[in-house]
Amino acid sequence: MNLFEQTFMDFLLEHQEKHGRTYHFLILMNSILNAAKRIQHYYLTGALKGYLGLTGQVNVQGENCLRLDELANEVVKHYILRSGRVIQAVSEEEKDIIKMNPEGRYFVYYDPLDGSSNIPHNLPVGFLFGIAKRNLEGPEDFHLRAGKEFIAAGMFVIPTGTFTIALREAGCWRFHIDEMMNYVKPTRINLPQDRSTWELSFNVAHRDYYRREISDWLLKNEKKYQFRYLGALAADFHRLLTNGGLFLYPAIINHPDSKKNYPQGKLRLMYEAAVVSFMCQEAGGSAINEERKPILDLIPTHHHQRTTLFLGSKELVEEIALVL
Ligand code: AHM
Ligand code: MG
Repeated sequence: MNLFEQTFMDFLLEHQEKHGRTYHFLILMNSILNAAKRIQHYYLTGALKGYLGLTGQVNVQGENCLRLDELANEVVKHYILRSGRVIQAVSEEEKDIIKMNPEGRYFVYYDPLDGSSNIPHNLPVGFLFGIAKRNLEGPEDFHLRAGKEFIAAGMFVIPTGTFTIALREAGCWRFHIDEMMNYVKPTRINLPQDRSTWELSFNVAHRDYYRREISDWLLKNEKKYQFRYLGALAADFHRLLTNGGLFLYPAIINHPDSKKNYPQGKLRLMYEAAVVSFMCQEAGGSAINEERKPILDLIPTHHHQRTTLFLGSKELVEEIALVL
């Protein structure tokens, strides 16, 4: 017997109609899904066709660019531009804000391929995005949006084929790709309360270079939990959403190689930290920076701004906040 699972687009249509909303968001989301599927295709065929290597260029973050980083960026830009619904976009891969349709309704902040160091190994990477709405009353003032202004934020784990999206005040939902390349079978995600599955996730190589209070907290608490780290925020956060626990990327301040210090944190606020924090909040969790400020309250002063991040189960975020 055929089993027809509900697709993401059906799910979203139902959601928009239930709340008396327009179809513009559906059109934008359709373009984002198309982009994700195309990136998925490039990734799956990349090793054979030979485009999982370096381009020889350095991106705006000063990192070596992989061919797939560039391809993914072009793909996302193409599809969201074609949707006609985007006024401006910010991409991790582009220095400037990307101007699109002046009549567009949404701002899109995206990291087309997060966790690039996994690419040469065909291990999971992510495509992360946050969406905010333009000012619909009066002229648009083009200010940079805080995460709490997002109407939706989501991530695709590639090539695993999962898609997780949070809709403002409507929860966090996970979909799986099917044989027709449709994302299907919505499952609501709530972080588990039971600590037995909770995990800690951070780059252990940096632990001695965090602020003392953080290294000490880790020493004292780490034995209580499992430890997992995949090196791609999307993949690490994917586990965390189901198992609970804490992901942390604190400031790196005492590294003997000064180039490896990240006094503001490594992750980017608008298209990495705010995206996962929005999703985490809709799943019942929370996220703060090293100054104990909620990530979703931070108003960016620059579109490539970095931040420190403590993300996950509310109780654990509150526990570490006590020493920050
Ligand atoms: P990227 O967007 O350049 O790939 O960098 C972001 C990634 C995150 O996915 C991940 O959580 C982090 O950087 C890993 O950094 P590190 O190698 O320092 O552990
Ligand atoms: Mg990234």
